[in-house]
Amino acid sequence: ASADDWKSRSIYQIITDRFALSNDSSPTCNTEDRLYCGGSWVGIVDHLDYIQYMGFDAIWISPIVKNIEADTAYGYAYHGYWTQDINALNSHYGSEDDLKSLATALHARGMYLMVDIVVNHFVQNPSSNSSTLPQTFDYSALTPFSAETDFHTQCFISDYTNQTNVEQCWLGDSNLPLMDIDTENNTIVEEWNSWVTSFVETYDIDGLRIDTVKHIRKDFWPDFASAAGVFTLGEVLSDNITYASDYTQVLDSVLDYPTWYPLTEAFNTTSGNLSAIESAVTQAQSSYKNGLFGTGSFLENHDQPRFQSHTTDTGLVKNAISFPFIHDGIPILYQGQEQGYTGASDPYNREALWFSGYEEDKDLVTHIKAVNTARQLAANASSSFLTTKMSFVSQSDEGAIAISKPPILALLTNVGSSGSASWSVSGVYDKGETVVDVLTCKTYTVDSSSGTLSASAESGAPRIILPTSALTTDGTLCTS
Ligand code: ABC
Ligand code: CA
Repeated sequence: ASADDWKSRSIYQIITDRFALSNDSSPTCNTEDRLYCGGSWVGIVDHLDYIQYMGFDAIWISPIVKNIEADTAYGYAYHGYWTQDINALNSHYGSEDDLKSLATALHARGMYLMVDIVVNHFVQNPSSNSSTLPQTFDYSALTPFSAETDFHTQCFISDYTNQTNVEQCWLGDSNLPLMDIDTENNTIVEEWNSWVTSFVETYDIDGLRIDTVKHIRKDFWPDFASAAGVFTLGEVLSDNITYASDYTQVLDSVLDYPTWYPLTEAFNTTSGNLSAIESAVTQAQSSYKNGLFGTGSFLENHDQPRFQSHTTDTGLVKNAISFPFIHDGIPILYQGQEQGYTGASDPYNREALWFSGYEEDKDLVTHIKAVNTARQLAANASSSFLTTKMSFVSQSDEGAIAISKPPILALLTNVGSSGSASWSVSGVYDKGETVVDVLTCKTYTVDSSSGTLSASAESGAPRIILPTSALTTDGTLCTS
């Protein structure tokens, strides 16, 4: 599927090892132990109803290729980012047929499959744990880059302001170096390009989440992306919009990390800075290749402390969770967020989902289903919704922001569950029009002479407004 095909999608992010088991047992899974816990591709197939119930029509799964089997200084490769062989699958997650069945099952439901891939490095336990470089490795255990000369000369990244250092030195540390592939070598580049063509085809993949994009020179990416032939979403871990925007020129788009920083900071306390969100969004809209359209918008992922490790205030949580769904990009929700998981930094943020019982009858699950559905209804009601930039309607209440992306209006606040906030928005809806907050199904009438919509928060919760004309009559949302 192309970048265009992905624009209306909504993605559920899965760490395969931690999402679902092949049967309904529930073995222990202590995140701290960094062990494989048993999640599998079959487990994902068995829980597609759960994902679809919440309104997602795509999944992003953690890397699928064969990883190093050893116990390392940072445990086992349960997350899948420690590639050993790009031509074999990680058998911990199941068989080749299981993976193909997952793609088939998704496609039968009209859902897309996005697979995470790592191009920057391979991993092998160092032969001796020495801090003197270069360390020694059994290169012959790697496929297809199995010679020392297939890798950059060993040095650890030491200066993030020096792009050559970022690209050609190694991530990781002496306990577990991430062996940096020599992507300046043309033979290697060609090998990667032909690999990705057949990889996408073999597993019927609809899109790629590409790891560590900023650690490979920019001009590597256009040929690689065109060889892939599907949507490419790059991970560029940076809070800097200018820095990230360069990568939107070489791939379809990037994960919107630059907005994630102010988003988290705005809502993780009642004193957060709401206007920083507006500055980041506005700047990204004008510097990224396609603005924020097609970028990956998220509140959580497997690398960052979960939002609820900062605060569990339900008002704040619901506001923060709503934001990616009214963003111009593609909303991405990391597994466990809907169940209220609170794990902090890696590895604590990778809790097994089976402990939640995949409960659908939960406040946050209902909330996520509602915002996902609202976005879908908005796209159905207005053909320009997906190409209309979100804009900020200034508010006199300091703890309130209003984001308009017609026909949706998001009324957000960071006053928290014991605070009070109110919004006043003119000129977005017609005078006298009836609109509804899809989270509570409360209706409002826009003032017939001033055209102003006035609303106030209940327990610090957001209000996600749609005109009643955008609702369908099939009982999907706020109709019965
Ligand atoms: C393991 C252990 C961890 C341990 C760590 C040292 O080693 O599990 O507990 O702390 C995989 C696994 C991880 C594993 C790593 C390393 O491999 O998932 O569990 O950690 O062995 C991607 C993936 C990520 C994956 C890898 C490696 C890459 O999403 O899951 O990790 O394949 C860098 C990369 C980024 C990468 C990230 C983990 O490391 O750029 O692609 N993510 C600065 C740098 C960033 C850097 C970041 C963290 O530090 O600029 O480039 O990310 O090291 C902001 C700045 C940012 C700054 C942050 C900290 O502050 O704007 O630039 O980021 O203000
Ligand atoms: Ca590199």
